[in-house]
Amino acid sequence: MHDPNCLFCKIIAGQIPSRKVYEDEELFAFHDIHPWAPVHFLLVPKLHIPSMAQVQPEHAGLLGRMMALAPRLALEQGCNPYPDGGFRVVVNTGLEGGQEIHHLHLHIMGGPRPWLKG
Ligand code: DGP
Repeated sequence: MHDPNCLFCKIIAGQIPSRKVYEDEELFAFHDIHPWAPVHFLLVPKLHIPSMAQVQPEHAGLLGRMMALAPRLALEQGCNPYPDGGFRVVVNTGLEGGQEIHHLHLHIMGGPRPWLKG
């Protein structure tokens, strides 16, 4: 399902340009326009699910595949390997959860933080 008024649906469809990280039949990933970390990209389902609050039991496989893909893409994008490296996954949900774009997305953030090394 595609929502013609949704910014991320437009990015997935190529109607708005983005720096693509990954694409398959059901998932799309692209760099965040306002990165909070040296590596910061968004992983989204092509299916328009407005937020985590609308996730249904039939979406469990899709969400599982997103979580399973995240570590591979994080490494490919320059996050260092676990355990000294790593990354953070954030899913903002709703106004009070800090969500601005109402198309479910994982923020995947990481990358070198030299000040953490002793
Ligand atoms: P959230 O607050 O969780 O809904 O985060 C939405 C993120 O989407 C935010 O970090 C900035 C990013 N973003 C917003 N508009 C665009 C855009 O047009 N292109 C890209 N690449 N990212 C965008």
